[in-house]
Parts: sequence; structure tokens; C-alpha cells
Amino acid sequence: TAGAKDAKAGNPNVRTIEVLQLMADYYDRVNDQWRTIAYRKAISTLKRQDTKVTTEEEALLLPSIGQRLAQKIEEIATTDRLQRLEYARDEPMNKPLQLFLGIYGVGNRQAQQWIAQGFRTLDDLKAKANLTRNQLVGVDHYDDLNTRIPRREVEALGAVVQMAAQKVDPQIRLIIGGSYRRGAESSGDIDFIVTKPNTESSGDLRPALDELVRRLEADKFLVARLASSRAASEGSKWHGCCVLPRLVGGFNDDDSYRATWRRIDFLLVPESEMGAALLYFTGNDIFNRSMRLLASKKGMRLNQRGLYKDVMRGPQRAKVTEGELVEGRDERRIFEILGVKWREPHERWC
Ligand code: DCP
Ligand code: MG
Ligand code: MN
Repeated sequence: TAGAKDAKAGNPNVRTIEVLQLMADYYDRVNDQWRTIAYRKAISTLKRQDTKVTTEEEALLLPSIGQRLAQKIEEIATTDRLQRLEYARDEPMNKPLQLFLGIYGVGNRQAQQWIAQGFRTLDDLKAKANLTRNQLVGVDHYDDLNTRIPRREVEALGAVVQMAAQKVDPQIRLIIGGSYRRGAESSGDIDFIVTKPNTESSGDLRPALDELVRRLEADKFLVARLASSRAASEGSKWHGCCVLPRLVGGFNDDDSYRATWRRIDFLLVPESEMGAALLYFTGNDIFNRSMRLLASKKGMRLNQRGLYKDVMRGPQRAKVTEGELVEGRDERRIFEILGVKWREPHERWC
């Protein structure tokens, strides 16, 4: 499987994969979804190869690799570089756009709008733009929030939250999902799934979360709240920033202390929906998309709350009824019912 080969040291295509990943990251930053997915699929294909792919012709024979990507693979294999990547880095026009897209919660539309208004730097935004509170956090902590969190720090942050949660309610169960659960060496943020035995709706968990947040704020662990972009998820999600306490880490070489602001998410999940929530919140997003597509091909519907059947659809496949819940509690059962082989979290990179 992809995950197993991935972990194996010395994949002959590591360098090609590394360069293609930088290119994928670039397309992701400029919100070119289509190319981002194409590059990530090609990377996943290359990770499964046992021999080095050096020519366009070889690359073309592999799944999910078209002509343009095949040419780029040959270019990297023969020159150890990719001109398109260097060009993207140097595009002066792209610099403010990329800068603005790096602000937490800022998408293409907002970034373009600022550029049209003549803004080019973060200082321009601070001085002249009408920033939302989220955007202000994103600008003020730009570098921190664009620094990936090492796996060990994710674990240390997790331990702090775990200790506080035990004090709030010993029955609370916390699972770190997202890229951490997939085994990533570093993560963009830390994703907590919060549950408790005998819970039927996320509302059952809200009082516990509110108390947990109060405590962690008093401890100066949580340092900012971020408004959710989707009002509907307001009740079941919490977004914010945290810092590792001084006693645990964050020291520089000269013993001075500087804590890096980290993005933290809580997702409240009743026990009855744990399987579907784990599946969704582990990702990655492309893996999720393919699982949802599979469900829909089988006349079912998969979301972060469960797998449903007999979903009635009207014109344009618009949903008419929610359908009947088939499975929500058990992650493995969802794979079984969909007729796909179980994939461990570390095998879900695409
Ligand atoms: N997710 C999704 N579709 C989205 C956003 C998220 O399916 N548009 C799911 C899959 C993700 C999970 O939620 O794995 C957590 O979202 P993150 O944005 O935190 O992504 P990751 O944790 O996977 O990566 P990162 O290390 O960047 O946080
Ligand atoms: Mg994450
Ligand atoms: Mn997240």
C-alpha cells in the first residue's frame, strides 16, 4: 500500500516527489484546486514505485500522470530542478497574492480585492484595510501560524489539553485527528475530536467544552478565539490559537522563552457519530472526497455524522431527504458497508 512504501526509507523517487510537492503546495496556495489534486495524485503514484522514473514515456505509463506532469517528472529527474517552480517563486506579481493567501482564513477573493485596492504588504493591511478579528489575528501572528507544528509538540500540546479535560470531566475522551492521526511528522494545526460515553448530540458535549475552554484560557494556553466561517457548525466546533506553556517547552538556544502561536480546533462528536467523525476528521481531504463519491455511487451519502441510505434526490441531485442512518458509530463498519478494504490512518494520504 501507499502508506507502507511511504514509510520505507529510500524511495527511488524521493527527490522528484519533493519537488512535485513544492509545486503542489504552490498551487494550493494560489487556490488552483485542480492542479493541486493532479500533483497530489501523481505524488501518490510515484510513492508506490519501486524504481526511479526518469523519462516522460515511463511516467506516462503510470496511473494519474498525464503528459504535462510526465514532462515535469523527466525534467526533475534529469536536471534536478523544475523551471516552473523557480518561475512561480520569482513571479513578482504573485508575491503579494501569496503573502495575503498565507493569512489565516483569507481566500482568493479577499486577497485579490486587497491587491485591487493597492495593498501589497501586511503593514498596508494593518494601516489601511478593514480587517475582521480573525484576519487581524492572522496578520499579527503571520509567521507563527505559517510554521508547521512538529509531531512532538503536537503531542505536548495534546497532553496539556488532556490534563485539563480530566479535571473538567474524567469521562471526556480526546483524540487528535487530522494529519497527526495520519502519522505526519508535522502538522499545520492540531485537531481534537472530543467525545464522551452516552452522548447523542454535540449539544451534550457543549457544557464540557465551554468549561474546558475557560480553564485553558485561564491557564494562558488558549490565547485567541477565531470565529467559525460557517455559522451552522458554530455549535459543534471551536477554532482558536494556543501556545505551549513555558514549563513544557518553547525555549530558544539562549534559554529565552518564546512560544509559537498554534492553530487549534475542537470538534464535538457524540459517541453515536464517532466512526463517521473519525473518518472525516482524519482525512486527508482528497481521501474523504473519494469515499464520499464512492458512497454516492452506491446510492448512499457519507458525511461527518454518518453513512446514510435511501437519500431522496430531486433535480440536479439536490437532496430531498436526509435518508436512513446506516452507520455512524464504527469507522471500520463504514468501510465494510461501502465494500472497501480497511485503510489505516497512515494509508489515507490520497
Ligand atoms: N477536511 C476535509 N475537507 C476540507 C477540510 C478538512 O475533508 N475542506 C477534513 C480532512 C482533514 C481534516 O478535516 O484531514 C482536518 O482538516 P485540516 O485542515 O486540519 O487538515 P489536516 O489536519 O489534514 O492537515 P494539516 O496538517 O494542514 O492541518
Ligand atoms: Mg489539521
Ligand atoms: Mn484543522
